[in-house]
Amino acid sequence: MVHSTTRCAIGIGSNLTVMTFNPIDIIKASIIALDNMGIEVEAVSNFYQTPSFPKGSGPDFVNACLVIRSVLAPDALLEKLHFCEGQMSRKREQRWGARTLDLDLLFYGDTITPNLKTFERWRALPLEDQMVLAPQELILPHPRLHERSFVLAPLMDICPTWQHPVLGSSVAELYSRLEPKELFDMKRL
Ligand code: PH2
Ligand code: MG
Ligand code: MG
Repeated sequence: MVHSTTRCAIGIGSNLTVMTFNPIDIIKASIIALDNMGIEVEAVSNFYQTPSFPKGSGPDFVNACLVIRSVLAPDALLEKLHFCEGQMSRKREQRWGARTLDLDLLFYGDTITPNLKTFERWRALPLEDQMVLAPQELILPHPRLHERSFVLAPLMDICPTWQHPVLGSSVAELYSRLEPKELFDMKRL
């Protein structure tokens, strides 16, 4: 039987060390773990050292992105990402607190979920609210994807032509529209 697959992107972030494992080790281990869980990794971006956002909120992050092929529906895929986060001793305590491993589903083909209105509401959320509110349901594309250089720079490496289904712009266009102050301090590792 032939299963159709959907091209998706995953954002990876880590800014804590676990025992002797630093963020680079943790990200590499998570890519292997995802592969072992049957997630087909098609492309891996460069790794970047990025200041924690918002400024001063914690140690620097290492960020990267993956393009994967998924036979799983978005919710089932997200469950696997959360399982993988748990394996890396991620504790879900503080919103935007330091984390050993954060795996975000950034896009799932050109799917908009749960609907355009909900996406738009989360996209328009002021920063103060973003810091305390977390959606209870999966929102796709990730409502912050288009405004963060720590997501767009790695996506530029592996899928610059992906078109945002709501904004109608490619990753390359979104990246070029970031303000210079949002770009500095990203160090390619
Ligand atoms: N993730 C956050 C909050 N802040 N900052 C950087 N540099 N990289 C991240 O991945 C990141 C962040 C919430 O998930
Ligand atoms: Mg995140
Ligand atoms: Mg997350």
